[in-house]
Amino acid sequence: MNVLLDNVSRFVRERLVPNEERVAETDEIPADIVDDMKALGLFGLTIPEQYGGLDLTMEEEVRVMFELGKTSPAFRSIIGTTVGIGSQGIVIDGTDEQKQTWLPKMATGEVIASFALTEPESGSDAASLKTRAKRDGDHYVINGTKRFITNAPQAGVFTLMARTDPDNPRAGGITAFIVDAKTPGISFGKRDSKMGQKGAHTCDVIFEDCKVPVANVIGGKEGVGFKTAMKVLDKGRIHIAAICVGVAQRVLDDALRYAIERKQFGQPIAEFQLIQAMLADSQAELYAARCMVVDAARKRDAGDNVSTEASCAKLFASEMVGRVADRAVQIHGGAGYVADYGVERFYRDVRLFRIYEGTTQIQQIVIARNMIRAASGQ
Ligand code: COS
Repeated sequence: MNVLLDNVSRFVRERLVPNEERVAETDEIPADIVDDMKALGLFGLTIPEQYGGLDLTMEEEVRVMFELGKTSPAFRSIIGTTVGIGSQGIVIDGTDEQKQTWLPKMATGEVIASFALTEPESGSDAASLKTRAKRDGDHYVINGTKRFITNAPQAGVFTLMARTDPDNPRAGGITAFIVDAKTPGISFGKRDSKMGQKGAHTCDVIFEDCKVPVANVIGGKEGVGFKTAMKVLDKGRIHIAAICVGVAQRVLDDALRYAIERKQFGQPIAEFQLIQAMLADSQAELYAARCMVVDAARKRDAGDNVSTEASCAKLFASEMVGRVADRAVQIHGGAGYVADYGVERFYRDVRLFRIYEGTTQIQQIVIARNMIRAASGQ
């Protein structure tokens, strides 16, 4: 594990950080960097060993994300859906045959996996999704549109949530499918133009009479796809919280270095207590988030239900990195607002963490509901 952490840390420093600006300008991650990520095994971090992956525990995964977070989040994004939400439905609930078919290709990075839950009219209220999967002999016919789907333009396979029971408008009517991206009837919208995270691509995925074999129902069971999605998101939220910790560390390191180098009133601005307050608050919050993430990861590894801990960690860490990035801009002053120093890019990049894989408000709802349920003995 330490060898992997050292390798990732060196890769971030030597390969990724020097390419941050290039990725931001071109909105593309160079193919040779993606090849290096494959060679490092980054696409297979969470795939079980028997399918060719590194089979990291959650705790090991978050420690890798603490390192990978120390650069532009777009680099994490290209492996993120395959390591996380795109593959984990199959890892957690898939049949042996489904695992055998898909996981080895994901582990090598040959196939990029993507997670298709959100729709134009179904975001936070995921259980209201309308994409329809209608049984027709040994196939389902899928119709509907998925929105903001990360890595959709590069995806080889989708974990798709669709409604198989039109009479059940909520969670129980939803089934999870594995959909080969080459299936006829799939088309893609234009790439979304985003506030930040250039190099990470999202777009609509449109399904028109797309025929998917019955054998591709995850776990072979209808009506439990929403639960699969929620289990995947419990894990995904810890992963995102870990990335927030990594990015916050990077941004704070940059701000500290700048504060020590930058002189005003005849001394480094780091000597001023108002700057020190910003540095110290950031350090304390970062430490708190790191502890939460490690604790949530350990509890998941121990087999506990971590719905509450995952949401707490995601909520706190994503809000924390927003504050740390904001203070980093402030410490940089005018230099924080211009592009040359990179800090304004991180400020825009981290804004997404409070939104995707469940907004801060959804995390609050999950936490409070779990508290109320536990208190009323349910
Ligand atoms: N693990 C396993 N099962 C879960 C679960 C979890 N973490 N969370 C919910 N479920 C189950 C519930 O137990 C319930 O099952 P039963 O009907 O058998 O009791 C079912 O799923 C429906 O749950 P619930 O009634 O809580 O669903 P709601 O529609 O009220 O909504 C929220 C739940 C709001 C939490 C959900 O829609 C959500 O997370 N929304 C945000 C979606 C999101 O993160 N989108 C990002 C897109 S991916 S980048």
